[in-house]
Amino acid sequence: MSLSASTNVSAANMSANALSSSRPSAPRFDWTHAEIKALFDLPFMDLMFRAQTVHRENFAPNQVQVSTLLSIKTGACPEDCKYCPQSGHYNTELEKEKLMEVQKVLEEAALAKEKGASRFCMGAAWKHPSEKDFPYVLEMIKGVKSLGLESCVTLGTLNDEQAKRLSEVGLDYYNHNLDTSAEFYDSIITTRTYQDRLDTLSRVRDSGIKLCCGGIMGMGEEQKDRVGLLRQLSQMTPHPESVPINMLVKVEGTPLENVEDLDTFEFIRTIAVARILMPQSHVRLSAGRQGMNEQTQALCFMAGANSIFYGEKLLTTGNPEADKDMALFANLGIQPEKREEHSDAAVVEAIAAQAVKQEESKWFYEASV
Ligand code: SAM
Ligand code: DTB
Ligand code: SF4
Repeated sequence: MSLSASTNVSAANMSANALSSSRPSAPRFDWTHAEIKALFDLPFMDLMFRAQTVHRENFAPNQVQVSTLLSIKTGACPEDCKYCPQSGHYNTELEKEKLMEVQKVLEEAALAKEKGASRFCMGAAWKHPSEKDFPYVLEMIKGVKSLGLESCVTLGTLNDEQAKRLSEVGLDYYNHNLDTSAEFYDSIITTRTYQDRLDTLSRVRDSGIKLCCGGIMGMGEEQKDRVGLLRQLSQMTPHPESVPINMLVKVEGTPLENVEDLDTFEFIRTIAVARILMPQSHVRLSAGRQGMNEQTQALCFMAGANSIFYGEKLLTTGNPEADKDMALFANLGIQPEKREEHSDAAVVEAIAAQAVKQEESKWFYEASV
C-alpha cells in the first residue's frame, strides 16, 4: 500500500485549512543574532505556538512533503567532514560503490514514486562531479523527471558551467548544506571553506535551480552556532526553498561517534525557529528520525517541519520503516503533500525508453570508485 493511499483524511485537512489564517507573514532577510537568540529563549509553548501560527499562515497545516533519498555514488570521499560515514579519511567499514547505472537509479526512483514519494534526491560522495561522471547524472535527472517526480541532487561543489547544465535538464533542487555556523565550521571540516559552500549556493541560485540548504544539529556545537547557521540561511534572498534540519547520526569510526547527545527540546526549538525565520520554506525533519520516538517527531511537525525523507535508508544509514511512517501519518492525520500525477503506464514507458537508450550505447557506466 502506498503512503498516499493509507491516509485518507482530506476532509480533516480541509477543515484544518479553514482554521488557518489567510495573512501570510512577509519573509524577512535581516534577522539579527539577538532576535534569533530571543526566539530560542522563549518559553517552549510560546515558541511552539508562534511557529505553528506562522506555519498555518503559509502552509496547509496537515500536509508533509515526502522525499526519498538514494546514494548514487557511495564512500571514498576526499572531504574530511567529521560527521560523515562516507569520508575517505575515516574507517567506517562502509562498502564503497562506484556511480550507479542510470537504469538502476530509475528503477529505484519508480519504486519510490510507487510508495508515495513526490521527490527523488540523489546524493554522491564527491568533492565535486567530474566531467566523466556528469553526463550520467544529467541522464538520471531527466529520467527521474520523466517519471513525474521532482528531482534533487547533491554532488558537492559546482562550477558555473555545471550549474547551467543541471538547470538545462530541468533539475528542480540542488542540496548543498552549510551544516553549521561559519565560526564552528573549521572544527568540523578542513578540506573546504564556508565561503566555498556559499559560492556554490550562489551559482545554483543564479542558474535558476531551487535551493535545498540546511545543517546538522548535535555535532557538539553551541546554541550560538545554531543561531549563526539559521541567521545565515535567513539572510539568503530568497530563502532556500527547502531547509533540511538533520540530527547527527553518530556513525562508528567517524570523529563524532561519541559526541554528547543534543537535548531533544533544543532540536525541536531549532525547527521552530527555522519555521519562523523562513516562513515560506519547506523545513525538513531530515536525518536522525530513526533515533526519535513518534512523539518527538509529532512535536517537530507541530514546530513547523513539513517535509521528511521516506524509505528505509537515507544515504548509507537507516531511516524509519515506510510502514511505520505510514502509520504515524495516519495516526496524526497527516497527508503527503500532493505531487503531479502520472499514470502507471507513463512510468513503465519512461523506464522502458531509458532501458533501450542504455542498451544502445553509452549509459552503462564503468567508472572507478
Ligand atoms: N558530498 C556532498 C556534500 O557534502 O554536499 C553530498 C552528500 S552529503 C552526504 C549531504 C549532506 O548529508 C551533508 O551536507 C550533511 O549535512 C548530511 N550528513 C552527512 N552525514 C550525516 C550524518 N552522519 N548525520 C546527519 N547528516 C549527515
Ligand atoms: C540532507 O540534509 N540530509 C540528507 C540529504 N541532505 C542528502 C543526507 C543525510 C545523510 C545521513 C547519513 C547517511 O545516511 O549517510
Ligand atoms: Fe563527502 Fe559530502 Fe560526506 Fe563531506 S558530507 S565527506 S563532502 S559525502
